[in-house]
Amino acid sequence: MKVLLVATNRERSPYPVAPLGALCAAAAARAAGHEIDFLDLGMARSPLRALQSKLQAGSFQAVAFGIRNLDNCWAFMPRSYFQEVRSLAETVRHSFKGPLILGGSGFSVAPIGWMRRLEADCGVIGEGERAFPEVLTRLEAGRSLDGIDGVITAPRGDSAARVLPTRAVERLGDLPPPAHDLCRYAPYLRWGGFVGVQTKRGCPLGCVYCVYPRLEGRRYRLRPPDDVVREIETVAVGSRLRHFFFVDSVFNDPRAHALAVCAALERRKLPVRWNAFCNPLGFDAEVARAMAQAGCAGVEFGLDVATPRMLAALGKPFGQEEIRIALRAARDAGLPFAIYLLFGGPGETWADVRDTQAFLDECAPANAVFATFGIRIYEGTPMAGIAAREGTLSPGQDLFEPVYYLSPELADHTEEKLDRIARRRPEWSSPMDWRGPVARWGQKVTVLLNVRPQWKYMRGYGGYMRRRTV
Ligand code: B12
Ligand code: SF4
Repeated sequence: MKVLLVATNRERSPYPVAPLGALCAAAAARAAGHEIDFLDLGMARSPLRALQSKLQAGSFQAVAFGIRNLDNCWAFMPRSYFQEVRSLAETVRHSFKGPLILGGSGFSVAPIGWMRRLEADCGVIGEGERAFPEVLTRLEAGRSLDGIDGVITAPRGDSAARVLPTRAVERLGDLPPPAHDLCRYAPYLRWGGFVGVQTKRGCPLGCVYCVYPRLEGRRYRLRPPDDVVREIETVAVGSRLRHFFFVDSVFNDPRAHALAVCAALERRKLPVRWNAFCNPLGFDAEVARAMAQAGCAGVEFGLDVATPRMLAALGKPFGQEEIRIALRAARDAGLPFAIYLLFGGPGETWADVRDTQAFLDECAPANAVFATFGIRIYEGTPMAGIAAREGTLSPGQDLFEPVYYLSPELADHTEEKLDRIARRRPEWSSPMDWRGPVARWGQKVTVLLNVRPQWKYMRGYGGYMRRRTV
């Protein structure tokens, strides 16, 4: 079947992100014998015109949208991407009579909401490699789409009951590598982006607000380390692409797998640098050293909170001692690191925020600390249950429109108060900084100078940036 696969994401903050998920879906569809024409709108000047001319030029039998983001998850500066995608869907509907298929993480966090609003023919929830080719094969043969797991077919998304849960691909090693050849990476890297690579899928760790286990499954499925390295090598050799990002939910867990990937990378001695999301679970001196030796350029620690009470309230799988060990290990291995904090969880108080700062002072100096607040509530997470019990959500509320959880004590003058605390440390930034022009201008300069990670020198210029923002 001849398919136009459109990567719809055009967000540029914190930098443009290449459409890895859509490239995975494309690779699987190609391997099943379908013909894929890939249209990446990420860097397109005029997305609607680009889509129109593709539709006019090709004789497609189906159009598929890769929807990476639904909204930006920021309570303090909310942005929805729905209207952008809706305009694209209207353009398709205007000149194309065949089926419209939706997929991607932004779709999968609220699939019924998307189906209702776009009146798409079908949607693939979660992992796309198995379901997408099957949908195309059946459409080509004129067969019904009923009964494919993870595929929503209800005409207007009226019935959730017709969706069978997505069955995870057991052996990731059996999947074709993402179709990196279809992506023009150069502009992404020029604007501070990376080539994304996965070393595994899934997260069994169960933080109360997190939707990742629903997207990727609750069990780790590991890729053979040599496959990971081969994928990087294939992209890097013969190109000038040198910056990679391990897009795993948590790169360093399971620890043995992270060490095996690092060892495989070190053995191959590729001229590449990479970044990764980590958490303190099992992140010790050995892991930090192995990452540094394997070319890691920066670690992003998603701590979210750091007081014992809040670590328990959010169901974080680590405690203060692990945080201390992890941050010191990163420092000792010479790994630049940033910390991401998300305040406002159940029962959180301003004392917790101040204690978090004092505790982090004791650990090891971060290059940057990004403090935000307000937790995006996702369907089917324990957080949705907590919010419903407390009356923040009404029964069956549609979470396509984001709702944010914020503890009562933090609800008053949150931005100003958080900013006052953030200003006490040069490496901390708060939403107020990101509203102002100085931080955004600083970000542009770091991109132009190709500083990687972008936050590497934040501790150095943060104090100055803040004085300018007042
Ligand atoms: C890594 C990551 C980042 C990194 C990216 C690093 C990089 N260089 O690539 C950074 C930190 C930069 C980032 C930023 C943001 N992110 Co982010 N990110 C992720 C994360 C952890 C992994 C994404 C990924 O690459 N996965 C690997 C690929 C292979 O999986 P996938 O994209 O889901 O694709 C599969 C399926 O979805 C499906 N599929 C994909 N496309 C298609 C297309 C079709 C047609 C079909 C049928 C199927 C299909 O098949 C694929 C293979 O199985 C996810 C959470 C998660 N675990 O999914 C959040 C996630 C995607 N991010 C999210 C968000 C919101 C953002 C930001 C807007 C946050 C912000 N305010 O800054 C920005 C946007 C940046 C941008 N320019 O777009 C949300 C999106 C949900 C939503 N509410 O919209 C997620 C789900 C996390 C969350 N908060 O819930 N992110
Ligand atoms: S926040 Fe991280 S560790 Fe916790 S469940 Fe989500 S992906 Fe796993």
